[in-house]
Amino acid sequence: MDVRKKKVVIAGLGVSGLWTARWLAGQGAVFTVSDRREKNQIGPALCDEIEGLGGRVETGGHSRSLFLNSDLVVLSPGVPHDMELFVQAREKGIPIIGEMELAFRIISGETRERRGVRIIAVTGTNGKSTVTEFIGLLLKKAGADVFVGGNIGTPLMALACQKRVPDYAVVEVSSFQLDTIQEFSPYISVCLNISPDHLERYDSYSSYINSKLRIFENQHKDQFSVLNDDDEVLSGFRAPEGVRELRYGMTRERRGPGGGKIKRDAFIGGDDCIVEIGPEKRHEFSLPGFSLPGIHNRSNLLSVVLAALCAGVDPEIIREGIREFKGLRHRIEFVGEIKAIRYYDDSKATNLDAAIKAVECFDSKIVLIAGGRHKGADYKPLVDACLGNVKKAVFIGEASELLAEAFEGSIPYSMAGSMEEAVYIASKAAAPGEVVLLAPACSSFDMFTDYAQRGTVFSQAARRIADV
Ligand code: UMA
Repeated sequence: MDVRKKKVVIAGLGVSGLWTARWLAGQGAVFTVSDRREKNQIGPALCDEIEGLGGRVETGGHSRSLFLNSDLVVLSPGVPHDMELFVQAREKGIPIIGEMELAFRIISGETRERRGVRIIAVTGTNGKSTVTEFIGLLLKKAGADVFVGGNIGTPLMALACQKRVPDYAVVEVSSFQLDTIQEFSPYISVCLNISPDHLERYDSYSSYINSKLRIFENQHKDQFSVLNDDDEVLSGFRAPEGVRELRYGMTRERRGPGGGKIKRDAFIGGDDCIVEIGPEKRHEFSLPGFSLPGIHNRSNLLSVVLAALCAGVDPEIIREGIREFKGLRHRIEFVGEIKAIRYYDDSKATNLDAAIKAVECFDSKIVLIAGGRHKGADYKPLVDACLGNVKKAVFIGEASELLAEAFEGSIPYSMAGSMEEAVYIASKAAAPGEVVLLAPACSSFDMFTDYAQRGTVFSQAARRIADV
């Protein structure tokens, strides 16, 4: 893409906007980064860096004249692509491109030497960060040069800025990033599951589903689609013609709509994760050495193994990786056992389905800490999941009242004004042998910078209980 001397506007000055600006500066573009926040909220250092790169910074809102007089607009994932301003820009014929799409075009074929980067893209409502890291680990163990990024933290534009050409880019892809793709066509696309999330941004659940399924949209012959066949939406979805489709599920086969059996390429059989791709390829991977808890992690493991095999990783290396991988921070992370009570941080459970999965992981009684910024979910399914083993809930943040309404009459609950207070209440409610679990089912932005900070505050508060 030739942007030399072109007037480019980047919408959103976060990490995606910053890397996009760095790339544009190197290309000789005339660029402005526009953000709705004020300069003091963004931080002067970030604004200074953009100016140091030769760009302009617009803060406190997106001005119409700036956008409508540009040659190209690049959207950060957090900026809704259907805002009126962008509708007008499109009507004027101004191209609008998402950060991930732009990065894809740069790394996938504009120069001869970059053609070698194979993209493995992972989406799904839950588990995508874990699966992204896990696939990255297996490829690295196999000796490949791997970039791991996307929604997990480092934008794909960071790779576009580098001279280095890795063998693989394993990228976590969010629905926001998929909303603005045009040609994005990964060598391997993985979709783990789809359940309601981000309903504050989508007009319906079906719009969110359509966005997630776009990960397969541009795939073609010689590429792979890896799908969770236990998922209600994905089991009925077909990858584009010619794409090698691989399905996994907890059982070897399932009944199809006509009553016939549909065989899975990877499944769980006894204590093994088994892959059967055609008669010639059968591999078994022993599960007892795999340390991540819960059925959902076994399901995610099947996707990891399939993706790694498609990328040519030796089964023996996959076996070693399964024993080594200890999961990510803030994903049902064991914080410690304090006064015989076990504390788990699942701050990454920012939606209903993830919180339900976390609750279902434990056999012992749980005191659940939930709440944060409401994302439009109906909390009734969480109450149903809690009926088995949650003895009490403690609610924090903006969603407290809605959670309390849902739990009323089913499970005892308390309200807390801070994470510290919530942990204190939970520690008093839990008995020895029981679990205190942070699984918020909400985003963190009402009280914290992000889910990681929320998890850290939880763990610190739990450790302080040891001194009380
Ligand atoms: N902004 C505007 N106008 C708007 C909306 C936002 O100017 O209308 C500004 C904000 O004021 C802010 C900037 O945009 O200054 C932030 O941009 P951004 O939200 O795109 O954030 P980045 O820092 O670029 O981070 C993004 C992803 N953020 C979102 O999708 C919201 C990060 O995922 C991702 O790690 C990063 O790119 C690298 O790819 C975060 C996330 O919460 C972790 N993702 C959601 C999720 O996982 O559920 C999708």
